[in-house]
Amino acid sequence: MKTHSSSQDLSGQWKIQHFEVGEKRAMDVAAAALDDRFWIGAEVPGDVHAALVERSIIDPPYYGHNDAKSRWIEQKEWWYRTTFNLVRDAETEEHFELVFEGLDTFATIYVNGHEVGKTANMLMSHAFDVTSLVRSGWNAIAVKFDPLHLHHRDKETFDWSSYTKERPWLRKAAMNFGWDWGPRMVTVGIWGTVRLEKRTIAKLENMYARTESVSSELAVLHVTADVKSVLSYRNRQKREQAVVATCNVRLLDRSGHEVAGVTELPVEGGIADTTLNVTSPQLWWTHDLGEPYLYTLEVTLFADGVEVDRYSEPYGLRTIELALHNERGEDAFTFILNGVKVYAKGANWIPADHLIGAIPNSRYRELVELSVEGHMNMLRVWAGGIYEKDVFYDECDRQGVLVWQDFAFANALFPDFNRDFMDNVRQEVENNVLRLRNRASLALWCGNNEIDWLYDMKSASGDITSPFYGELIYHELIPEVLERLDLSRPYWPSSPFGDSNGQDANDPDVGDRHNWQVWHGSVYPRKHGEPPLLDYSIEGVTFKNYKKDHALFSSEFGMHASANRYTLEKNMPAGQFYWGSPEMAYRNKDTNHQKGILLMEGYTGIPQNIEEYMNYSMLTQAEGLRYGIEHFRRINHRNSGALVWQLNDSWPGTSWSMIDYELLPKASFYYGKIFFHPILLSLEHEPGEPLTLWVVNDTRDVLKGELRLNVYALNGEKIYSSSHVVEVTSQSSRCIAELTEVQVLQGRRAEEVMVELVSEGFAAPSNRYFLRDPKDVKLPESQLSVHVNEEEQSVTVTASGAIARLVKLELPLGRVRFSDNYFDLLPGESRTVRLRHPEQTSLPLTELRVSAMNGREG
Ligand code: BMA
Repeated sequence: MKTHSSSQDLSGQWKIQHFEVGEKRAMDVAAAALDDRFWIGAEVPGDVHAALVERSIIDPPYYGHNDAKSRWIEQKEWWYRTTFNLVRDAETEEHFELVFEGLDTFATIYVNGHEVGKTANMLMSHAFDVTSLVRSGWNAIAVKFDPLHLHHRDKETFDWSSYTKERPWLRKAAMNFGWDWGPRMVTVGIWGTVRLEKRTIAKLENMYARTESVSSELAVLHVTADVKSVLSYRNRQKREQAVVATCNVRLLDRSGHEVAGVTELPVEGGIADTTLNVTSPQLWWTHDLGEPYLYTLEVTLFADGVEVDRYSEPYGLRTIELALHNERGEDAFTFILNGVKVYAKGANWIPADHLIGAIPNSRYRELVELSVEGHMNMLRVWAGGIYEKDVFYDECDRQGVLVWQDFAFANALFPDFNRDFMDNVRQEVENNVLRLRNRASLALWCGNNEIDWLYDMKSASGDITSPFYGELIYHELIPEVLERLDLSRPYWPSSPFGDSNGQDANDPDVGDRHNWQVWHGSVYPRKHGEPPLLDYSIEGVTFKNYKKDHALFSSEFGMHASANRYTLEKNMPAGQFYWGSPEMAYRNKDTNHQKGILLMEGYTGIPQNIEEYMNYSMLTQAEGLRYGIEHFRRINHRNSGALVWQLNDSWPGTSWSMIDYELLPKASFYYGKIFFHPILLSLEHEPGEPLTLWVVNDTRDVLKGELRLNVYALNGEKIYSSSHVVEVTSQSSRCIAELTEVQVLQGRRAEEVMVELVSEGFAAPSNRYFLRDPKDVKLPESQLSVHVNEEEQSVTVTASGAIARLVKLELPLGRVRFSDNYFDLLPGESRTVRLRHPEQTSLPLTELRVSAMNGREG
């Protein structure tokens, strides 16, 4: 008798074909014996676009305007088919479930020619009982996907649904329809893994492991699981005695030793329920506060003493809370991990590619690795994408990064008055909560992106006249589901959310805040109900506005920067790589292209060619984010988080991302190694005003040492230096000294110096500043000498003559990891940069290009 649950992976090569709607009878195409030899091979998980690119049936969609050429895909009916072999045991009652982790979107599923069900939601998994249909030997599965228009063409449209009118009724990644950083590419296909699960007698369901309390001596872990019989009614009746179900629950450390456990836990009323006490626990921490230690939690189900099912997953012991008040009783928005405050540093995550199903796992791993390398401890999975794949949370759990998880409702009204729609939403919410609630990394559930805030704005401006459709989802349905299924982490209804004294939901005094004064030019403060104002002027959009923002938590803010040269050249037709080309304009999906120009005009000056555009936009983004984040961190008595909009790109466009589509970081990422470092040395300064020197300490230790200020002329001569005693308590910031411009300039002009902050007696990265904006600083030519060490795969760059600004290293290759890039060098100063690639050991260093804004090699 087979006792273990077993699962057969049905992912891999399937076949696809398309038809016009109504061209074929479904039962003919679904027939088990259909001859599909001439269908097209397609990888599952994946999607139709990716399969057609793979076989050169469509042109690569990110090259030039090719995305528009593949629009015909969304008009067709698409079919997927596969076959598999099975051995059934005639002696045992076996139960079979066919599980799809992701179907995009309106699917009808057939097993051996029989229709087993339909689905209408890309954003959840779907399971079908196929016990009566699968047979020993050869079996066939077919899945039909309808074009979306069949499902929304008769539906009402709403007066608000950003970027497209059709999406409110469709539970599908919103960004598929185009966003302000990506083109419309409406995917279709099997985007998650597929498996056939076999069980006998009973199965485990809905495992829930919740850390109830932690201390250095003891962690209390509450574990529950539902136990469900898979015996048929008839067989259950035939048995003389009911099955006796018990569970063993074990927590194993990394070396496989059991640290807590219970055996023969009785299952009562279909529920196994126990509490484990773990003495001297190793807690799960974010990578910056400790080690993200993962145990293995194992639950084994026995029926009459025989093992029938088993759950085994990594598990991190930790508690997470969101404090809405601080110890002084003031409003706050602070994540508390294991009782310790976390200053959240990170960025917003969008789907890692437009073709979500075809993203290799390595891309998730590398993006999370880069986040950690950039000192980020939180990523926000933004509402316009998907609830991410398991691999994303695996990496965040493993690498110690917290996740702010939005529910997938972005920038639109949703038909919360429709029962079918709400049933669908309820299933989606429950499905994802059950899937993700055991994740150590998962810190917050958030109801939606910007809907409460923008509903107010758009109503006030008259763009919306209808009621707040969708409100019942974020304010009734989701909290009600969470109350039943997951009380172990906080819920926040929207981002941004929270208001006081008549302010709108983007109030800096309550809850989280999106700063779109910078870049989008939103005028603040704004009262609830007031028509929103935009200021498209240099002063309206400048990043200097960040200092006016005293938000409790900054969950979105940012500005555009160019993608790297390789990313642009690879994806644009020859002759289009120039500033102002139609192809460059096509990369930018934002509503008003003037915003980026205004930002640069006020800071670097308007670029005249593509080289200047790449440098100026990258420098503006890097310095702009630094300006904002250093400010937010200096006011950490009140502000508890800074999440940049946005971490990554889903296609090779121009956007707010810090890392471009080819996984090449922009200048801001390297700046982030300093501005997100747990110990930040920072200069607060405006032209003509005093220089105040700050140290921000996010660590759990007191910092003691000295802070040195060095001032250099542009030729590298040190003209001033001073030293200041530092003592900064844990998780706080402190103004260390204040000096006047006159004092440090020593008779020079402010345009002619660079200021450097260096730590002594404690480890923190040095930080460098110019006292005037780049457009006003006339840097002399600097010469760069470059020494390549092939063996070490490293490059040493030395500057001479003058300070070299924004020294950049470029290789015509994606995914290259430079240990440093886009930095400034003093004359005589050298920097050695190591290069790595996740798959290549030897990089084409002869093709390396090294330059600075004011200098080149030679
Ligand atoms: C916010 C985000 C996204 C958008 C970004 C830039 O609105 O939530 O919707 O892409 O700003 O405009």
